[in-house]
Amino acid sequence: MGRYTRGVDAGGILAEVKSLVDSRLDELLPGESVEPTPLHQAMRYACLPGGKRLRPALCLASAEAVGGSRLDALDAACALEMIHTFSLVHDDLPALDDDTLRRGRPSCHVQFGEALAILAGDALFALAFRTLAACSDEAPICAEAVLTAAEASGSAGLVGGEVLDVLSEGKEVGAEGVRMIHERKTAALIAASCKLGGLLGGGSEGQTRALFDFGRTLGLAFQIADDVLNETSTADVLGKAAGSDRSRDKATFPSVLGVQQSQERARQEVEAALAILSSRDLDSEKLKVLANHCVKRAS
Ligand code: GRG
Repeated sequence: MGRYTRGVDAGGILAEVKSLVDSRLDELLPGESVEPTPLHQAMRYACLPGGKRLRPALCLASAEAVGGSRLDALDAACALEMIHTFSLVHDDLPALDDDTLRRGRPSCHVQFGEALAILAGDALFALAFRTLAACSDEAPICAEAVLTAAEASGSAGLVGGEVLDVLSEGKEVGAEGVRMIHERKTAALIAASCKLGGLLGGGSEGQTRALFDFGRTLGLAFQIADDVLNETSTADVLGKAAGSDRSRDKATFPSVLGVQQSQERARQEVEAALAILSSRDLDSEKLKVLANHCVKRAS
């Protein structure tokens, strides 16, 4: 399997990645008839058919950007998607955002109950690390992949960002405070996705570092766009709650800068992200298209 066969429009790239990633996830996830069946049903419900598959798309495009193939990075891309999906399942729980709609259908805990949603998330997280531990034939690369995903997930990444997010409700944290939340809650995993693509694609240390920095900057832009969509779009279009940030008095870019300035800031971050790639001679049409899509998307 070589280059993308469809054009380099974002829809085509994401559709092709989705088909690759969904079929590999289908193999990696335990079957619905494997005991304990309710657990495996909940894990599969959360992951399949899934969402946009943006993190896998960035991971696979990063592998290609350093001259590797998509297949080199496919298992890592699936593991990143499991971590992302796990974080959404837990984020939707009543103790956190208490959201009942996700990816256009009932959230995992609405469908399976809270206990199974918590445990399905836990099992997805474990399966992600099991997958990363075997994502390459080279043990040091597997170790680096595990380390990268652990750093992106823990107190300096998703968990830390989620804690700051919860603690910020109803408080004035300013643009800098919101940036700190977004860098952990969202940008850390996007940065890890780009870095792992570079690593598994055989990139140099300098290239994987540049891809990490690109992903971190792009991740901020992505979350600003997410904040704007929460403010301006509808649940029908997004397939998840809309207007919920405002009703929970969350710390978001629109709450600090307003919608228009937030959109402008998101565009600036995308430009900054692409400049990081150019400065390292890593110009990749697919990464560019995906980066622009992050702030132009409708959902
Ligand atoms: C990772 C150990 C561990 C715990 C998780 C709950 C939690 C801690 C973190 C939540 C982080 C979170 C929900 C961040 C929001 C990121 C975000 C913008 C999600 C939406 O991403 P999309 O639009 O979703 O790519 P789809 O559904 O398309 O995949």
